[in-house]
Amino acid sequence: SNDERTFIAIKPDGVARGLVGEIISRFQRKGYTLVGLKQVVPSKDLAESHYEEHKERPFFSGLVSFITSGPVVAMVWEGKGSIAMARAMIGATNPLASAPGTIRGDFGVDVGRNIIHGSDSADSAKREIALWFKSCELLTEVVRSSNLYVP
Ligand code: YYY
Ligand code: MG
Repeated sequence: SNDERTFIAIKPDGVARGLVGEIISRFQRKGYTLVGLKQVVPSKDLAESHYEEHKERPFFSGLVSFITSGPVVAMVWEGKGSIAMARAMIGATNPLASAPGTIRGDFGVDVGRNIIHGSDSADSAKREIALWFKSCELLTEVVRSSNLYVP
């Protein structure tokens, strides 16, 4: 459906390397609508909840300290097929295995510094959007339909 939403976060390495504009531009050019956007240094609690599926993995504590090490740009993008398409645009978890043309494939080489997060399913998207955003921080149908330009 047209209102499918996914959660995307530009990690501290992506922000520090000046990739925010490039990444936002890619999702806009694809035809998706930005319905939520903020920059935040995540708390340890937020980071641990976000990555809770990985809490038993050996990389978990390093992952949490990395994601809390600086500003993250958290976003909600909306549009047809946005969850799976964002994952395709992001590329494989290990940037060395990501095809050129994907965000990780174009900009990274290190799995621990892989620039961006994207929800991996409808359930994850719903959970992650609710974890990072209050509903009043997201645009609604009413607000967007009052814009002069609606794609
Ligand atoms: O969804 P995605 O980000 O592509 O990968 P996940 O398997 O969910 O892992 C989350 C996060 O953990 C990944 O983006 C980097 C980090 N990580 C790691 O540091 N080392 C690994 N072997 C696997 C994942
Ligand atoms: Mg994941």
